[in-house]
Amino acid sequence: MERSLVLIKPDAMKRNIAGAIINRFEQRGLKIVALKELHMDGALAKRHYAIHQGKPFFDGLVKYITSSPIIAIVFEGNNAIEVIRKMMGATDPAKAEKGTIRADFGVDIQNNAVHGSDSPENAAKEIKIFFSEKEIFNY
Ligand code: IDP
Ligand code: MG
Repeated sequence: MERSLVLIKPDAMKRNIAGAIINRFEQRGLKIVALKELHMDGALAKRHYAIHQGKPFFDGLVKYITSSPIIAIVFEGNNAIEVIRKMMGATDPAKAEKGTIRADFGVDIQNNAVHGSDSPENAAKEIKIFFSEKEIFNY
């Protein structure tokens, strides 16, 4: 079993479509093993997106991800990281394959509804940013 961190991002929260997105992952057989709503501050945003520091979109990304509460979820399942990335689609909703979450729910390259870890290394790092061990359930 593999675990991945998913964030329901501010544009999705503001449009009340968090449940619709979470439903897709659950229907695919991914299990929620941790979940919380939180409002990220600048420090947390910079830590989560550290890899993008220095890029032209970084400041806008920090402003965006801290613009409303988000929902952080740890999903568990077979090959969860790759399955979730495929379900999300390309970063830019305009380029995302039909039927993917970003194609169906994303607005533009920044307001793209959802985050999902891109590798086992990053999943482990990202899960630790948002959850303590006792907040993650085995069942
Ligand atoms: P990913 O979310 O598909 O892994 P990344 O390249 O890791 O994409 O970028 C992280 C997030 O930064 C994106 O999901 C999006 O919200 C934002 N972002 C990425 N590229 C751009 C851009 O060119 N302009 C504005 N925002 C961007
Ligand atoms: Mg990424």
